[in-house]
Order: sequence, then C-alpha cells, then structure tokens
Amino acid sequence: DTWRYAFEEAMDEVQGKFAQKFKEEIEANSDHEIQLFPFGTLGESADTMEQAQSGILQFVDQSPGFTGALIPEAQVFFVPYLLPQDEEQLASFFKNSKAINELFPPLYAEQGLELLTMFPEGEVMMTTAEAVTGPDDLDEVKFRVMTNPLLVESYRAFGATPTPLPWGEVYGALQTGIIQGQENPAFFIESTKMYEVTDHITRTGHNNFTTAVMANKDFYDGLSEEDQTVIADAIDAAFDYIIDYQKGLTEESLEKIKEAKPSITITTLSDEERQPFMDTADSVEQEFLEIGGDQAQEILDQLKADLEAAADS
Ligand code: 6CS
Repeated sequence: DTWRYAFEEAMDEVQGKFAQKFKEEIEANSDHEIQLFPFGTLGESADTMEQAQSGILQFVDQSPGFTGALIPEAQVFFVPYLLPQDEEQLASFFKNSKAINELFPPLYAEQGLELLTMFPEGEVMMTTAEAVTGPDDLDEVKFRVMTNPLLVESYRAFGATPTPLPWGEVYGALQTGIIQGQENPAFFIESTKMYEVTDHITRTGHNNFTTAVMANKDFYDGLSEEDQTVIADAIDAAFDYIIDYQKGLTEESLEKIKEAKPSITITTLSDEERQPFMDTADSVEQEFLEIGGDQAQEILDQLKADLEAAADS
C-alpha cells in the first residue's frame, strides 16, 4: 500500500530532504510505498495538518510555528534565546530531550497525531527592508511571523508590528510592501529567493527553526509492531541524515545569497546589540506560561533541563 506524506517545503529543501530519506528507508525495508507531497501540492500548512488529523494523509511535517495554534505547549519553541545555535548541541538536545520524546507525544496524541520526531532546520535570521541593529529599528515594521500566538508576542516584545501569515503569502507580501520583514533560516531565504524582495539580513541569534514529523494516530496505532519499528528506524536514519546534511548549509546559503544579490547586507549583531532582544526573553517566557496550556510549566522546566544536559554532553 501507499502512505502519503506532506511537508511544508520544496523537495530540495530541508524538510523535503528528510522526507526523501524517510521514503528511501521505508521502501528499502518494507513493502510499503511513500508518496511525497511538497509545499503547494495540498494547500498551506494548516490544510495538510487537517488532512493528517483526518487520516487523508498518513504523515505530515509541520513546524511548531503553525502547530502552536493547535497545541499551545508547542509554542515553547518561540521563547527567544532558549535554543542554542551550536549544531552538535542542538542535535543532541533534539535526540535525547525528555520534553520532546516523552512529554510532547501525549499532547500530540490528544490531537490525533503520533509525534515521530522533531529536528532543527537552522539559525533563524531576520530579513528586512531597512537595517536592524536593535529593537528601535523594528518600530512600525510590519513583520511577518508564522501563525503562532507566542511568536506574535515575541515580535511585539522585539518592538515590531507582528503580522501572522501562512507561508504562501510571504513573498508577495514582501514584494508589495504589505510587510517589511520576516524571519527564516538562511537556506530557506536562499531557496525561496526571498532575498530578491529584502535588503538586509540580520543575525540576532534568537532562535533555531524547529520542525516536527507526525503520523495520523489511528493509522499508526493500527500498524503491526513490525511496521512501527520500520517507521522508527526510518525516522532515526532520516534524523541523522538531516543533521549531517545541514553541516555548513547556513554559511553556503549566505554565500549564494551574496553572489545572487551583492547589494544585500548580512550583519551579525554583537552581544551588546543583542542584549535588548535578549532582555525580552523573560517576559515572553512569562507569556508562554500564561498561554502555553496546562503543561506549559512542566514542558518549559523539562526543556531547560534537557538543554543543560545537551550542553554538558
Ligand atoms: O516561514 C515559513 O512559514 C516556513 N519556513 C520554513 C523554514 N519551513 C516551512 C515554513 O512553512
């Protein structure tokens, strides 16, 4: 039989690479086939999530940037400066985190989803029409964010006018000036050609893009143990593959952007310049505890403990 798997990016972007590896592993180790649906083939992220919840899709990749609207605890990934940028530390965190591997799955299960894995997609950078050296430069800037209430709050705390939009509307909104800024990892700014409609890239170090792969829970629960093991092994293989695939990707992508558009500025803020952004973290964390669902505190505490363990390993 054929299992359908949708993701929020193109085939050659990070989620697509992960999905292709997953497909390859499943097809090599079972009689099942995987049919891949990249972004744009089945609608926006909110649409593919509905399709996965209703069982039209067996698998879906959706980032907490969108899932946070459905599972309030998943908004935790938008507390600024919570995640480190060190790639090894991040990989170890995502692989071993008790919050991700034990606390989140029951919350996803309540929404009809079997959480299979979460993985990082790279340092998030701001792209804007005007240069940014601090929160003052975001004043009056309509800044597109994913449709996640805590991400909206964090950009409000950064001094911007947050504008939640689905991904499909972002390029056009930048082009027409409806928005003047957005955030994403470098590979995505490059592959989607967002650099064409933006003049400044700013590295504030406030986040690393997290995504999650899920299965429809009824489908998953109905599988044989053998099939569940094939899936778990394929996820593990794809996780290791995607961590490896991303080595050097950020810098390579920035180089490609500079080549394609020499006039663009790419600025890494100093620790001093980052400080006012970092100073918002406590208030955003407080907001998370208010809007992050019943388990917000438990998730936040466990996540911090997991991050410390990853830093020590
Ligand atoms: O900004 C977004 O909406 C998109 N960014 C990435 C890196 N992946 C998918 C997501 O939809």
